[in-house]
Amino acid sequence: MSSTRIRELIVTPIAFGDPPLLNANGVHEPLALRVILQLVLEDGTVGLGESTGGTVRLERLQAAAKVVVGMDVFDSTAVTAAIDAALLPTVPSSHERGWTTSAVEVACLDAQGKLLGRPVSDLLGGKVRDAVPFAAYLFYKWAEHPALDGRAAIGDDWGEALDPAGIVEQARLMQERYGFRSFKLKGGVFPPDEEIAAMRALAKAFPGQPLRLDPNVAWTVGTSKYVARELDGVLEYLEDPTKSIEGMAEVAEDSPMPLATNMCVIAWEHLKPAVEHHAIQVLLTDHHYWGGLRRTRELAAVCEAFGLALSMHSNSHLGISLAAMTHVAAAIPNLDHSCDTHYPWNSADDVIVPGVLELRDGEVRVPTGPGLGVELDHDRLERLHRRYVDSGMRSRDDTGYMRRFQPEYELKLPRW
Ligand code: GKR
Ligand code: MG
Repeated sequence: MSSTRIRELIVTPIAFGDPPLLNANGVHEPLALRVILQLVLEDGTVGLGESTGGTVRLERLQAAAKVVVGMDVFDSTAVTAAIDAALLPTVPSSHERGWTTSAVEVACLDAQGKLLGRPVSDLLGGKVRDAVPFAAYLFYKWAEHPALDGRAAIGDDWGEALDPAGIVEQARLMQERYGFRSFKLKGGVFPPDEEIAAMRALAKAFPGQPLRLDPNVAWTVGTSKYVARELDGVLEYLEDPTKSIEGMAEVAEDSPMPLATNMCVIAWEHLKPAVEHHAIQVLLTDHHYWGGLRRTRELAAVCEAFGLALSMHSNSHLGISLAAMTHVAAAIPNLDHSCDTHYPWNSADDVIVPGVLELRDGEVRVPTGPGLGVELDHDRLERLHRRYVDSGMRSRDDTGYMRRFQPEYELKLPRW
């Protein structure tokens, strides 16, 4: 048996700490779910991957684990095709299948890099930058997770941010701790005029530094147009103000700033209508659902062809994902904006051995070790898996959690 064949794919669900961050759906729960992959080859080499958690996606990764055994790790196109074919009968959405194939592709690339003694960025064609810029991801937030069902309150060292002054203070802390030079606010939480005031306060506090606002489709077309007019000269781009390619196209007609998305263009079949309708000017790529790192590199070329600028989307994540994001962003020449990352909110619970990934001066240096260049901390993995098992939490529910404190809260999109 060739040593580059896959012996086993170990799929481990984990839960890690998350602060009470507010968004258009409610509020983050005290734990966030993720899945860690270890792709073990016949020679003992292990490739790492990381994906979003929750029972549905976990079960698909477990199904993928059955398909890949015996395949050659350098045949990652065939590995992806085999998983895709296995999921197709029960998972018709290519976007949904992409979540599974992507995580396994990253693990294949990590293993390939380890076998060759080369970083993943080399396998993607080589890096065009030594460090990747990231934006501070600002959230309205409560000071703590309130006490609940006998559980004590859970505080953090970020404090409360519920108004413009709180957001500016959070941005200052982000800059002090990590040196960020651009800022994104997660909006869709308060009435638009309050969020406009927060963006103006940020512009005043950080003159000349790029700013973005993302309400996750909490606004109608009319409200989106109003906010865009009010924030003319303040934002580098406005992200997902309203739903659908058609809605975004209407807003784009007279928007003074570019529109960006990680919501209405999330699969290959969305690109053609988005381009035809001039719905977006910036695409936030995300290797976790665009089919992996190589496909993200290809996506960047498509965006270049159609004059779309590129940025990068993030969800709550840990270091294996950050390493993968950094390698692919380093290998994309036309990365036009700093990438998003939730890492500062979750890094205290990371599963990797510290030291390689560091957010400094608003950047992460591209790891130079073989593969992704990060090492799994097995004790941590075990602890976070235990936490997952003990928590009983099996899916993300920002709305349900919000209702525990505000029973009258309703999910309404658009809300304004
Ligand atoms: O973590 O609350 C959050 C974000 O709203 C996340 O769920 C989004 O996927 O960050 C994301 C975005 O840019 O839309
Ligand atoms: Mg977004």
